[in-house]
Amino acid sequence: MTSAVCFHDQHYTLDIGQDFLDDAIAGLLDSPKWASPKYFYDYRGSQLFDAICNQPEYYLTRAEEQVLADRAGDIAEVIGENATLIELGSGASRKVRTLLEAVKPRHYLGVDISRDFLIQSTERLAADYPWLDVHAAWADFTSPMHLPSGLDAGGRPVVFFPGSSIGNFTPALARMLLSNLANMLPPGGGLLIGVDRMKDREVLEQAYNDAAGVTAAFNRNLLTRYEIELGSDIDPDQFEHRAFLNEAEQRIEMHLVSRKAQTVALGGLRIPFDAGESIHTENSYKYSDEDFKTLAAHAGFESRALWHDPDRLFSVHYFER
Ligand code: AVJ
Repeated sequence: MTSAVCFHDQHYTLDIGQDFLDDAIAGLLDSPKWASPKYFYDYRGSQLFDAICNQPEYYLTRAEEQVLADRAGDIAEVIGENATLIELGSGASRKVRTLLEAVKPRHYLGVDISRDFLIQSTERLAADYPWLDVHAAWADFTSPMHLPSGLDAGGRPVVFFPGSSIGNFTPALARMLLSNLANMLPPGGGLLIGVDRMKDREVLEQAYNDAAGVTAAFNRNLLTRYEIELGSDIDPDQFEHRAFLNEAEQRIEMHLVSRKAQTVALGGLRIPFDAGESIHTENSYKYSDEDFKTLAAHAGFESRALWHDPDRLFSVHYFER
């Protein structure tokens, strides 16, 4: 059975619309302009991200799925029986299937910011795995969370944070987010986390500039949300998708670049853009294994295992509190 639970009552009544407008305005009034990548994920954005995962250039998903499939037995062994699996940014809940079949946890909790997408995905999981107790929490996992009561089966609670989503945060924020997770977990609690590794510029840049233009559509969908949900007159087609490796910062940056000088209305303001001026919409940090272990150690996590795909494109780390 699927039931909706939440970590804080506020997440049920959270007026995402108001936060969204405030955040959108703050980003466009700043210099340089920015937007928060968490707003990519409305229903359409979650669909587009799922489509990105199927693009030949976007190696991350395939590499991670291969690790999870090849190492399912090892992973099940370190996690143990009767576990509670908490998936952050569960999206289409695709990667978790291999894991569920190997680990056979007692409880599963999907956490995602995209409400309808979350409910649909977890309902599918509940239908496909009748032996699993499935829960969904509509929440922004960047705020501190509590483990909901009633999910304790005597087994280990394990946070599953796949996809290198941790890469969306600066190292300082990533460390804070991991500290919050460590505080949420009891001693012995686990963190199974997918992290993209630093590699050649060409491979990285192609992954964020797929030939079919799905990543470009995903990036522009953010502006479609400004149009539809925030009443802005912004025209997404007047912005060009750009993604490149910033080697000094060890991250891929995504931008939306204004094709012309223009003024955009948002929340009663008129915001000017120069021709070629960009909105910085996302960072995807890439890590060496050692750097990521150090970051996790600072947040209170001890490294217990580390697995790679055969091409060593992607890392899956297992930590315990
Ligand atoms: C879901 C944040 C891991 O950064 O690779 C994919 C999002 N952005 N293509 C990533 C994304 C552009 C993705 N994460």
